[in-house]
Amino acid sequence: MKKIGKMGAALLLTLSMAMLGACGNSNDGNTAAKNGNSATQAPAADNGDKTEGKSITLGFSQVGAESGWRSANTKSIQDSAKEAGYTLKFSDAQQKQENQIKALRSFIQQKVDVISFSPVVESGWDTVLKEAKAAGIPVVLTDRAVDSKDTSLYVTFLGSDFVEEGRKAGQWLTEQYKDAAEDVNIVELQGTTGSAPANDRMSGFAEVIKDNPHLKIIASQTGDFTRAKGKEVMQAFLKANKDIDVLYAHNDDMALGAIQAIEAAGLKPGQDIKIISVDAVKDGMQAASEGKINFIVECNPLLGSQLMQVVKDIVDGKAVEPRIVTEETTFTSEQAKEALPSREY
Ligand code: GYE
Repeated sequence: MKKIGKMGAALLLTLSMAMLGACGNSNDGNTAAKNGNSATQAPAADNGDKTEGKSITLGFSQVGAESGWRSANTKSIQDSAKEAGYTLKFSDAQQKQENQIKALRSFIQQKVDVISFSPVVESGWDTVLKEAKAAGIPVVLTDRAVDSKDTSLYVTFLGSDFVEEGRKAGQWLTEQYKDAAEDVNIVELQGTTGSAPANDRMSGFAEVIKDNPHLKIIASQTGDFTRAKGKEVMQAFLKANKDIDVLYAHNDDMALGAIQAIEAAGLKPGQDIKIISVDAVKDGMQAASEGKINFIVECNPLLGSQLMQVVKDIVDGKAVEPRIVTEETTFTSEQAKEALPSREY
């Protein structure tokens, strides 16, 4: 600050306030930055503030590397931390809660300034979060929520509205089959059991389709958000059920695995079996543009830039909104074809 003079300081303040405003308004789901971590969109305040930023140490515990979404999310966080000049202590939990708890404890021991993590499942965090609180280290949830009753255990939750994503999937399906005279047999590939996106995408979808009694979920099982499991479980679904009309996959990777199983069974994905998925990563969008996935609900992984801003605000003692929702859209096959060339992740 000292070096930049009065004009610079005023500009910096204006930019920080604009950024804070963006976060503050995002509770309505309309303003949070989409594609938020691209270098060009990073606030100038961060660039001008590197000397100060360098003293910030952020401990981040990632879920794993289970999907294309996760890889894009990891890259966004690493790139944005670098851009902001923070020291990032990054830990990959390989989809195991015990590894995340260990990582959080190690961040506490190392006395990082802020801890952030994407909780693999929703429950079982109170003890370690209390330890962080007792050590005076603020915690930011990104991407996935926890079910702790005591919301003072974390400062904010930055991420998507997964229930809404499930609803969007259900709304598309309801519209497609609004005139159905017969039962529509749906199979569901759930995300990681107990995770916020699996719980919420399941409930949002169920809430919407229940209005049409012909829309029937005949099988629902976890594919752990991976291609390999998606393929394996779809194979089992196909074996056990002769007449599957629709697949609802909680992410693109499981849908892509399932497509392999459907093709191996001599069926046409997108035609013989309609497919809905969530994420809209490049591979998913590619399959959609080829007509193999019929509808994708977007889930934006580029949370890095917003996270770094929130961390800075916390360190600076500024107020932070308790819930920051990312803005997202949906894609039909046609729309996927159009959007694919400029897709960032
Ligand atoms: O949809 C899936 C990933 O938590 C939103 O996790 C995230 C989900 C995403 O493995 O692909």
